[in-house]
Amino acid sequence: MTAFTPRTLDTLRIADDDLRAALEGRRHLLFDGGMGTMLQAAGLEAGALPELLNLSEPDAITAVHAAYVAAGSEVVTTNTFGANAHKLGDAATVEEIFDAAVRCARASGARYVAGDIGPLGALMRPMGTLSFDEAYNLFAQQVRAAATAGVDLFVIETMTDLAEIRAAVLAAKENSDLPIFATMTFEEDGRTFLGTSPEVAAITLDALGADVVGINCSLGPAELRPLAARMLAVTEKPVMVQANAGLPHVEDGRTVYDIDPTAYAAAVRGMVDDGVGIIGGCCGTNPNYIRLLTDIVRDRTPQQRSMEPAFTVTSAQRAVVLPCAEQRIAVIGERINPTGKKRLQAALRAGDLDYVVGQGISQQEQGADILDVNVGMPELDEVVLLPRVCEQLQASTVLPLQIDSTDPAAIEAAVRRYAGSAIINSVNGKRESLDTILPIAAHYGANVIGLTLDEDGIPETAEARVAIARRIVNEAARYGIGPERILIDCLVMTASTNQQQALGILRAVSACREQLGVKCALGVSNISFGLPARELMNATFLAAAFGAGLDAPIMNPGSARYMDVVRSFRVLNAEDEGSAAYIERYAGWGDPYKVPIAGGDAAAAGTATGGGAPALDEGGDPIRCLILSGRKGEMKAATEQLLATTDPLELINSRFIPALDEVGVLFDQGTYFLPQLMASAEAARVGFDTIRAHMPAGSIAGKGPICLATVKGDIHDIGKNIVKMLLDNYGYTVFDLGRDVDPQEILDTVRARGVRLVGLSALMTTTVKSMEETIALLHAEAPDVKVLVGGAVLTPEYAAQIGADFYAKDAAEAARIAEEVFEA
Ligand code: B1M
Repeated sequence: MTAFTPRTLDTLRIADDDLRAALEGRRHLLFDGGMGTMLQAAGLEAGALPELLNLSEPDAITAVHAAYVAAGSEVVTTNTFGANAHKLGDAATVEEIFDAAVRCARASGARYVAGDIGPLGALMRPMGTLSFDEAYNLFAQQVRAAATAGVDLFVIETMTDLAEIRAAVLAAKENSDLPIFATMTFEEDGRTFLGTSPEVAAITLDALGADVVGINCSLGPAELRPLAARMLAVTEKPVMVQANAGLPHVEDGRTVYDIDPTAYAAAVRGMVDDGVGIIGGCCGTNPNYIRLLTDIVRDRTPQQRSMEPAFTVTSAQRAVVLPCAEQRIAVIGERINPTGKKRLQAALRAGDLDYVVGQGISQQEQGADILDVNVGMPELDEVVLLPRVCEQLQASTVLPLQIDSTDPAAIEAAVRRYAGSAIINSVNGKRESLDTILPIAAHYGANVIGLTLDEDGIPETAEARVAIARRIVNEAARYGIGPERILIDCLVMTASTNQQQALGILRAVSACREQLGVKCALGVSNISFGLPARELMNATFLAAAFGAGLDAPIMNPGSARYMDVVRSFRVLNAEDEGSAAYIERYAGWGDPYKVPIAGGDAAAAGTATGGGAPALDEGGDPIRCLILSGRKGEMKAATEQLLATTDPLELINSRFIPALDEVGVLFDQGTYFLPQLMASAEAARVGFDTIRAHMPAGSIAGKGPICLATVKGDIHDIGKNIVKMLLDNYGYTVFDLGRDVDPQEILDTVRARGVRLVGLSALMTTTVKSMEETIALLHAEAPDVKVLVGGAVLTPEYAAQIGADFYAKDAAEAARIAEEVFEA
């Protein structure tokens, strides 16, 4: 049994009952105002290191504190904002500064002294160079110095980097037993300079163990009020605000602020009405401001708040919130896991983190809400690699991470350095797992996935799975981890061997949610193991699991099929307001299961589209549907119907050719195979025959002889046939030699028929060579003959390169070129 004791107010050294009441949200607390403003007013030259004034001008510093105490401040903040070893350098030691600063503060008669800790003045990795451990050590030194000097609490303030404030809070938590007040600084857009929102800050700092969370500096109280309200909605901890006296500007060489004490106090009153419990001032405020704040909190207790409990996981930029009272879905992307993924294994082995990060970025683009990160391979040092990969992912994606490892040391290394509140994957019902993983989750404020297995393995029945889940929940409670921080994974087994078990898993999901108040996760893909059409089975199971209450599927967001289920369920689950996301995604979507033609029966039609059928939209283009599905039977009627209203060439260009192009792409992708390609071509041929029969006879007869052929080795002739149809129609005498035509046969025809223009078609890269040979033969043996070439594989440049006289991109251009040749 572990000796771990969760950090609560009872484990802290709290100066007195009034401070405890403030920490419990039962009493207001009034801080002081700006130190810099006061030093300037006192005519003190702050210099590069105002903290040195604690040593050189202690009386002046004490006078500032005393002025605030006289104005009503209960807490004064030591003049130690930049008192860290990085900033102080050789000017003084951290210990000297804190010792002097606390003495100055105590001498003012203040009720409580807060040890002030500001940013280190260097950016942390990956933006800067400072590692987590370096930052932590700098803060830890300050914490120890402040505690030794006798502060009552810490105020960690003006932070803009969530990683940095986490390092500071951890340092305070691990090196002292004093209360921690942690505040960040937000810009006008409601985010810190590095993109953290008030919600993310409050959730993350609360979970990590800050006793008070809040906001200070940068804006005035009116601007900060809505940001504070956003914090109040997501944390039960007291919220603190120390606003600036508005914006600074320079008057007569002095910095002045644009909000006067009365307006300032009025705006702060609004925040207090909203529920802000702890107030004070920041830049530009002086005792006149603080004096008016005393009226606001006198004889008043903080507004009682109630917060909707929720499962919340954060990155530095994003919070995923799943309220306990309802089912909301979050997709956990499973692709960063080397098991069975050779490319990822190779990348991890080679230290190619760009590839790993690429996997994260694509999952984010595909719709994942959270990324699972597993780098477990026997030959790799996970304790080093897992935090590195998490750090890189945090630099390139905004998604919260789920840290996945069987090695508790690797989990701790990653969770400790993670900028946010992560999910740990996983704890299970085994005693050893409970005793090692839950303390880590509790200490770092992480959420956990609880697997329903124990020393006896994975139980068969739903009841036994729920029993293990219950044990996990009860054990977690001992560590101060509530059910709202737990995702139970009831562990999917294949339906192929035991269908009853599949049903049992779904029942277990419902029971865990209802009986234990937890959220549920599931890795869905195991369900189909050993069965064909696995994606079909997985997607069906996913929908069934959502129906049973699944909150967080662990899945590949790259599977369009799964994401279709997710997006559809979000509408049915009332979490896609106005179906906006669904409509944006699926407007114009072609349902692959729908029969395109009235009276058609997809099942009976013997379609060319098998498993990888493309989207065929009912009521859409019938020609496209018939070509893609390879149904020639209905083609004649469909083409005739369209010919009644559409020009034949327009019909070919706007419907037949795009459909054949689509077939080509599907073939290219390996979705279609040769039989489907042939069925599509056959359907198109019937359509072209129908069009040809409807084409009016050429108006001007006897325009000249043209020889057409698809070159040797190439049997594609649909395009060439269209060219022939048009040239016929224009009145030329066309000698069509067909496809796979030998160059000599073409030369013979030229000589025998007095041909002046030869048209060659080629559709494959491999057959352009025989086109070149044919051109060379014709130019050598029949120099007066012009050669026109076409075919999808050609470009004008390539045509010129192989010696052709003309290139035509389509049949109409071929006809124009013929005019040119014969008019010459
Ligand atoms: Co095949 N095929 N095919 N194929 N096939 C392509 C060309 C391909 C691009 C498909 C793909 O992989 N995406 C690919 C070639 C890859 C490459 O080399 N770059 C390919 C392949 C690989 C193959 C086989 C090797 C498959 C196999 O067996 N593994 C095999 C080849 C056999 C051979 O030739 N030795 C093969 C077979 C077939 C079918 C028999 C099944 C069938 C052809 C039936 C037939 O023609 N009777 C077929 C089809 C239908 C296609 C696609 C899907 C469609 C071709 C087509 O008819 N397009 C084609 C993919 C594609 O192109 N998107 C593909 C419509 C037609 C109107 O366009 O011919 O370009 P096109 O003609 C246009 C213009 O280019 C121009 O005007 C026309 C109308 O505007 N034009 C000219 C054409 N010739 C002109 C001549 C001119 C002037 C303009 O002046 C003389």
